[in-house]
Amino acid sequence: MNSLILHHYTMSPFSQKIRSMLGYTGIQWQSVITREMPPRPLLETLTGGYRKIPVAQIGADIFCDTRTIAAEIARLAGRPELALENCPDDVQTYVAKVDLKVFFACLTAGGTFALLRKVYKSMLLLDIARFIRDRMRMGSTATTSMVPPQKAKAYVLAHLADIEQRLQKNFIFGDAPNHADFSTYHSLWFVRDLAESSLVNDFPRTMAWMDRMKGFGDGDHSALTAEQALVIAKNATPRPIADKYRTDPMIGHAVSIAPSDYGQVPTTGTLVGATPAQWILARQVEGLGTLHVHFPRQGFVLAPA
Ligand SMILES: N[C@@H](CCC(=O)N[C@@H](CS)C(=O)NCC(=O)O)C(=O)O
Repeated sequence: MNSLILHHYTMSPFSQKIRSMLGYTGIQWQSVITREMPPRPLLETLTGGYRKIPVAQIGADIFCDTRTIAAEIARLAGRPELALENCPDDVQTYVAKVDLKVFFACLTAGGTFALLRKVYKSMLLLDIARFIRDRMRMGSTATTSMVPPQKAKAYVLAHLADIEQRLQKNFIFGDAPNHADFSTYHSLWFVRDLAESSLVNDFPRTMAWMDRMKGFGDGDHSALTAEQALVIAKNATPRPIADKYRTDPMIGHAVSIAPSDYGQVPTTGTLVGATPAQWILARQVEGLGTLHVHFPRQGFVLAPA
């Protein structure tokens, strides 16, 4: 059976969300390290355009966005509470905020010299320039309302006070973690552990919860090259889709699917599945055959191609 492959890079907070989930569940996985910005030609061969990180792969099934990746982990681990769609409405509303507005505020507030040092150590100067240009371009087409830079620190501190008050038990919504803990963790991991900012220090329950989350580790994994991941996709066939998910009127039609918030690069293919939470596109890829690319419905737009 094909195991889960994660295409990611070390300093990516959303990748950390998934690495921590993999650590928590104990699922073995394979790791493909990507660049910090496009072009990522081999990964683009699998996704058909989708440009955000992380992306997961199981054989010839490709999962874009941490929402579809988390649903896979939930299925593999038998832990339904890790899939966002299985969480109550209040948890889903909370996650929508922390995975977008809070995330960007944390990126802004977490700018420290320690972070700069790590970036300079791990990236070539030319790549840093490319990275900055790429993120400025991505920001210029974003449709989300961001917290202005001068208000980011206060916004993050208010978020931390809210978590501190929510943490009456070991995890944010109870005795065991659900999707929301991993969504909350990755932005604060960026602030506290990657950027080494002291912003979290005055929130003892949050610090202890972060240590519990960190204690899950990143799970048992082995390294794979992007070329090897392509061979795995080539030798696999996408898994079957249940008939009940093949009733949408757009099934069989050429469509394009893109994020609605930022990094809105579309993927085009034939719609072959529509579950309550996901759209599945079939793509014919030269040299690889048929791939199925999974997207969440939430935060994405589908249009006829
Ligand atoms: N909604 C996406 C957000 C993913 C995201 O924004 N990832 C960042 C990295 S942490 C990204 O893709 N940045 C642009 C890039 O790496 O090219 C998800 O949940 O996966």
